[in-house]
Amino acid sequence: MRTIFSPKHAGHAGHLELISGKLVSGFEKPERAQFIRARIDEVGLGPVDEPESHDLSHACRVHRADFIDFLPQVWPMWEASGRTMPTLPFAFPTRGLRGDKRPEGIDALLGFYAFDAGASFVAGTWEAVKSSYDTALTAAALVQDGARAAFALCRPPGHHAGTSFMGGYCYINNAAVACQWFRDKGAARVAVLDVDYHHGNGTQEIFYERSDVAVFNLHADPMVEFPYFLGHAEERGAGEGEGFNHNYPMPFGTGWEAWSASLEDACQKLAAYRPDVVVVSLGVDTFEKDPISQFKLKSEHYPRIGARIAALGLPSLFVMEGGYAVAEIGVNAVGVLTGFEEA
Ligand code: SP5
Ligand code: ZN
Repeated sequence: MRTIFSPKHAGHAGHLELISGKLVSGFEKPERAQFIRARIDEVGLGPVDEPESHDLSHACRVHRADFIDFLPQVWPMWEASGRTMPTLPFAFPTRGLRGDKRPEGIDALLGFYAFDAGASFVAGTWEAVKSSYDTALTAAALVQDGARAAFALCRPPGHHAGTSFMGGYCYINNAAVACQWFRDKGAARVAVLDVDYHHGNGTQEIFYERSDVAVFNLHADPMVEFPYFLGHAEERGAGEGEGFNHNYPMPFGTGWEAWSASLEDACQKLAAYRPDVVVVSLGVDTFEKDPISQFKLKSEHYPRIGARIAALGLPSLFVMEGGYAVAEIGVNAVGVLTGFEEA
């Protein structure tokens, strides 16, 4: 399997995160991608190439254009207002406030286009976000051109980013962009299989009223886990999309037995949908030693995830999402891919 990977991810470093009442350096850090990159060579997964640059029109197929226009402006606006520290939003247009009237000034706009404080910018963030987007599209093209599978080693991740908001370490929804790109290239139906520990709220929101992209999401119960405000089992899609969104919320402490039963159910429904391609939002924060998560998967389970996905017999694009146990992230993420290849 070929991997697409950009060294430009490394510029997104030293950004901040609010966690347990403290402002700390982000868990979503460059070492994550570097460990995965190193593991690819260790196991000989296949060649690793840099992405080709794509214009942002593909992003605007799933995101609002004013949101995509804003992202490269964040750092210049922040600097122009005299700040040099990482950005953080602090006011959000929640219930009772106007989410439809775009305010002025960087402080207002950071909150307007975010649902949490988890998408901080530093000087190199936009270039990393753009390279992550390019990575997803370049890897998608490999699958479109006939590869059985490809790995988009995206950083930063994307599945929490919605039509017009960032958050949860995500800026552009790389997996959603790829789904739409496959549709625009002629795929009749596309399925997303999101195995990240957190609910992919952005992906769900983007495709919620559509039947041409079915979304299957396995995650910690949002009653008790981030992103808290979406991801319940009763969210089944709306309008044209009714019945095409599938959530599998699971309790803290979930291990392989229960998790793999959800995977099996999702895979059976996904197969019945008969998509032309599956886009896997590949998070490995389900790992027992993940520092911010509460599931109990072990390293030996990740190849079995890959094998089950391979059994779908579909062209497959793997898009990297979360996973924060840095020392093991390479073994676990690449374990899914070798499990797929060997199946
Ligand atoms: C892509 C992705 O995996 N994003 C995850 C963003 C999670 N941000 C909120 C984390 C809250 C963790 N709270 C647990 C406290 C640990 N002691
Ligand atoms: Zn996650």
